[in-house]
Amino acid sequence: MIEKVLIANRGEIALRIQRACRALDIKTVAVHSEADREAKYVRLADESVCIGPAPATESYLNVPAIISAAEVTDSIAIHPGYGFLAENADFAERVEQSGFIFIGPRGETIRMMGDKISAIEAMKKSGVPCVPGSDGPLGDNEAENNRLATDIGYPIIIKAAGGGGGKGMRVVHTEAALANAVSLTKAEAGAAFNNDIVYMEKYLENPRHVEFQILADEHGNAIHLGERDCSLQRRHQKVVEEAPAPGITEKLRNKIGERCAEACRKIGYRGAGTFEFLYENGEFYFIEMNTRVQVEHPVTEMITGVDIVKEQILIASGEKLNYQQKDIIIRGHAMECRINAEDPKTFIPSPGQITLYHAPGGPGIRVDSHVYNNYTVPPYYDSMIAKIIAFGDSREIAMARMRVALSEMIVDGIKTNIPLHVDIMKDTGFLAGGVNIHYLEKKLGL
Ligand code: MV4
Repeated sequence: MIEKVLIANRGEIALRIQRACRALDIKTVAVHSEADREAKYVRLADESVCIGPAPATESYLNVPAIISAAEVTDSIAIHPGYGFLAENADFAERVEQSGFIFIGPRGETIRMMGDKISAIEAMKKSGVPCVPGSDGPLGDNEAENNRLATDIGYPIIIKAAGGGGGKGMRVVHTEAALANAVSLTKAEAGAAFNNDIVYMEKYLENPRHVEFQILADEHGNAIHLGERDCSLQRRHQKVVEEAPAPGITEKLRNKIGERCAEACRKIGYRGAGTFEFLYENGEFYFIEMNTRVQVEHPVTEMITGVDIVKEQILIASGEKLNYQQKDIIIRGHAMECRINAEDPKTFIPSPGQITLYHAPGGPGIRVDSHVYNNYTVPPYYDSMIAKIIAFGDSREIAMARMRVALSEMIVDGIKTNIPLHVDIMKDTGFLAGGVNIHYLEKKLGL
């Protein structure tokens, strides 16, 4: 059993992981940068270790400092949260080589999913539907690439194998533009990811972003927890997420979810994971897999009752899954608004001191946040300061509760995107449900 967990992260997810540990009676070690010394979750932890100066490269990304902190505190396991080192295969391996449990998949699984080509190959083999594409790296034979694109049908998209999350992609509409697009994407990918391998897919013009949450243990059991719709985004930053995804039938959910679970069994996946799909004209197309807990995991927790972070820890302890697929019942609807310290119109970050903080509450409202009265939002990290999650029997009830929550929340002293969320929660297109990935950017006039 894991008696002590080192939390290799900061902010709301560090607090979220700490809460799961507490509920399991596991001791916690907070590691923090000099900028996060005063954070409340650091004080709430059983122990804390300063791992370096404010810049993330010198603290939250400082592998030797984190491993040393685990050693001096006699930690048993390390939870990476999301971002920072969460999907760094070398880190996962270093953790295990140093004798600690990495709360996440095996390093080789992280590496396989980090390479988008090998991820797609594994999923295709396991029966997960993928986007029609090159099924492998593009060579430098122009005629061959032209033929491939013609077979797939324009428009196509060139993607970096080492990319993901929106970096290293280029849409191509005509054969005349193809060769140049391939070499440009290769050059950018080489510079950004130190890997110039690219692949080709059919470009889906107006898809939704729908992702499936899965849990898998080391004993060959895997289940899905249904899907989330994360289509409302701006520049690849999700703004609002919800579960279930509007309009997805139980039959389709079970079909795609079971394909994901089966893929997990086939590849020996361990832990929590997310299968990202594009959804267009009633069809799912796998694009990437995330091998970590995600920011938006609470919406799935609300509609399933499963504590995803707790399950991550139990899986890492070697336990069998506490649930079979038949135990997972999706009930109601949940929506999450990401509250960021930023200008609601320009999106320019707005760090600084919160002079007055009041979190919303009431039936069906959950707030995941590490901030408090007089907390200073540091300028060094992501600008997300809170997540409001609203749950209800129906999407309409969840949204009505979200509107009340947004109207109650007070964050004085800094700018936040609360006014943007207020606007979204009364947008007629969004109210109807099922908007695509371009909807918010179009609404904002981008
Ligand atoms: C695509 C696509 C259309 N067709 N692939 C962007 C981030 C990366 N995870 C994959 N992305 C996309 N891949 C094909 N074949 C459109 C996007 C995309 C997108 C996807 C999900 C959420 C937001 C997005 C915003 C712009 C483009």
